[in-house]
Amino acid sequence: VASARVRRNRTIVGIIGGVVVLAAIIAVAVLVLPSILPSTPASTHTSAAGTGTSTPTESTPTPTPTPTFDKQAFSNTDPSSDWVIVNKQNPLNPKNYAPPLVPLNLPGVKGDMRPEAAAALQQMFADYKAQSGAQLTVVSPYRSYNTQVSTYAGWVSRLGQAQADRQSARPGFSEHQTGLAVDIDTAVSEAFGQTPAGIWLAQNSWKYGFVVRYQQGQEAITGYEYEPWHFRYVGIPLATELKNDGFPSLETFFGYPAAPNY
Ligand code: DAL
Ligand code: ZN
Repeated sequence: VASARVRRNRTIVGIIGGVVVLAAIIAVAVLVLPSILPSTPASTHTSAAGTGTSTPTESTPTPTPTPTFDKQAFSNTDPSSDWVIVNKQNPLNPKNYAPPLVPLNLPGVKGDMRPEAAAALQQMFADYKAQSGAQLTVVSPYRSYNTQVSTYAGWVSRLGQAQADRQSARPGFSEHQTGLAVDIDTAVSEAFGQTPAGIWLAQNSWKYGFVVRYQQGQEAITGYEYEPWHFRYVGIPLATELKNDGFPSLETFFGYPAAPNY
């Protein structure tokens, strides 16, 4: 009888012990984990994504700008501003705007860009060469209004207007006309994004002030298909901010409406 009582007592102690351990695990899960795990902050930011066709989901938290970043520091409308937004709803003003330019000082490259963008591009190319041994190529830097007339017309005759409008800007609506945009490397195709150069540029171009302007899945906002070769100079502070906070487009960051169409 005595040993049966001891066994029963041990069983009771075992059950109580198990319950205590279980309660401790639940308490840790409820009280401690939420403060350790990263939370998705409630956004006060008016996202252009809200006006587009894509809906933010749990897996793509709405990016939030660093509170100390001054979004008003430079103009989004002056075509001579490094922060100018040019898209199908925001042409250059005036439409035939021509920026100050310098010739690119790169081997085998003919073409111009704004001075600050040219200097940044040259440094980026030099660093890529030093790190990889390979030379990046410029396909198309600054294009004037008149050059864009023939560039766009060429795409329309090749693809028809509807498809051309998904990848080529109409004259007066191209970032290339600001002198701040450049198409890099010979493979002007989506596959460029998966090449060593495309991957390196996507990961490192922000350090030089460039952004991949037309990112994958952003056509409803930017108006253009994924263009892993098209880099837009915005300066290092803004490029860093966009990179750190995960903003996929200038429109989203500055709260501009989506610009899928003219
Ligand atoms: N390919 C870009 C959208 C341009 O033509 O400016
Ligand atoms: Zn381009």
